[in-house]
Amino acid sequence: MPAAAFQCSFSSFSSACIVLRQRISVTTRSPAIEVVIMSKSAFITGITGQDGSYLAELLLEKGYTVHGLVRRASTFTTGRIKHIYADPHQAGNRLFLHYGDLTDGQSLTNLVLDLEPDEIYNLGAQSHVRVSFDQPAYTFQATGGGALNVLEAARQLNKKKLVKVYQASSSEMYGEVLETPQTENTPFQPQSPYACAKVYAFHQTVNYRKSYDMFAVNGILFNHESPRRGETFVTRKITRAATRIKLGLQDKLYLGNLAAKRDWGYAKDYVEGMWRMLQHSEPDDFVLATGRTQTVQEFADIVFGMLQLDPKQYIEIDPRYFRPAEVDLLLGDCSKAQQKLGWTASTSLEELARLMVDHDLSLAREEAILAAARK
Ligand code: NAP
Ligand code: F7E
Repeated sequence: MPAAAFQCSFSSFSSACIVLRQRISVTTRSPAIEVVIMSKSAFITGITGQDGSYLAELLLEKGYTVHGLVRRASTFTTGRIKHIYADPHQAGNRLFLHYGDLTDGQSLTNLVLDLEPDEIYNLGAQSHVRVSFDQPAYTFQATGGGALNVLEAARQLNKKKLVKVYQASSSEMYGEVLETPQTENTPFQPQSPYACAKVYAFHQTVNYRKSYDMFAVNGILFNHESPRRGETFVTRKITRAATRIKLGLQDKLYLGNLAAKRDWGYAKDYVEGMWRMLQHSEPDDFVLATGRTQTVQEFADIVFGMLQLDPKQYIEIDPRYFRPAEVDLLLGDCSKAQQKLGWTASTSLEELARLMVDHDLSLAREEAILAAARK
């Protein structure tokens, strides 16, 4: 896609989108039967993030028209969705991007009332736990207040038509865990500004469901990763570093707490679970998890082992990556999602690590070729 076409497509052509936002109806005729298929529409905040990109792909595959909220930045932030993005002038296009910000409630409401989506997925957030200690107020505004802004926009639309809302809640809310494994009934004991903001958003979602009889649900998702994971989250930091070390592009990997245990799954499996929650007969909250927990050290051992490298030779501890408060152990029980949604995590930790290593090895190879060409 030419950069110029992409650049103007969601800044200058929002009025063109207004026409295209209407539901698409497809009518097929045969002598005996007439079927009218109404395409559903979804609005995704956080569409440029890891989960937003996989969810957009999934919904487009299912025939949805997809609208995504994108923050204005001085450089493009749409790298994860550029393969599914087309110029809005192109016939049949079903993905549209709109500028906005979760902290700007009024424009969010205007946009939602204008788009009239059937489903809203609130995936936008300042999602980095360590960063939330440095930016607690902003994290609350985007992650907590942003969720409230989305619910309020949905409440306005809900007066005109049914809209279903998914809130991206997090296993971080369990914090200093009160029981293991964690379920939908485990009390929250948050351990970071990020987790406190997510607890606020969780309770507001339940509050809107009860107070206004809205179809609003919380997915309490345990850590999920992929080749599209942000590079400062620990799994991706490890796969990026190990593959670069393998190709001689890096000498060391500096990490924080290697003893923390996480229940890591594959993001692509988890976005399917989000969608299933909104197709369920009634609004409810669900845990999505694998039911297996490993330490950061064990994940690093798997990754370095795949590359025939000894992690002890390369990993060093840098205290700057420690957190003022740590979540030591997360392990989820997704029995409820299994029973009611037919959802389970289908990708093992080893398969996930393999996907990430293969992807990052290709990136490292490209980098090595470029570095050699520059010499
Ligand atoms: P991510 O990769 O960090 O993506 C976050 C998204 O939110 C990005 O698109 C980002 O836009 C957008 N965003 C941030 N601040 C915003 C603001 N003020 N206004 C509008 N958009 C904003 O996160 P993820 O891993 O895909 O996670 C998706 C959601 O699930 C998040 O809410 C996260 O907290 C939650 N969650 C994640 C996990 C996990 O393990 N991945 C587990 C449980 C819950 P830019 O591209 O412009 O930065
Ligand atoms: O850390 C430890 C760190 O940043 C995992 C977000 O998606 O999942 C994510 O939050 C563990 C922690 O993820 C480094 O101390 C060691 O114990 O990859 P992470 P997270 O904090 O669990 C939850 C479910 C979310 O909702 C969040 O949005 O790894 N760790 N050394 C390190 N972590 C990082 N980032 N960097 C290190 O160098």
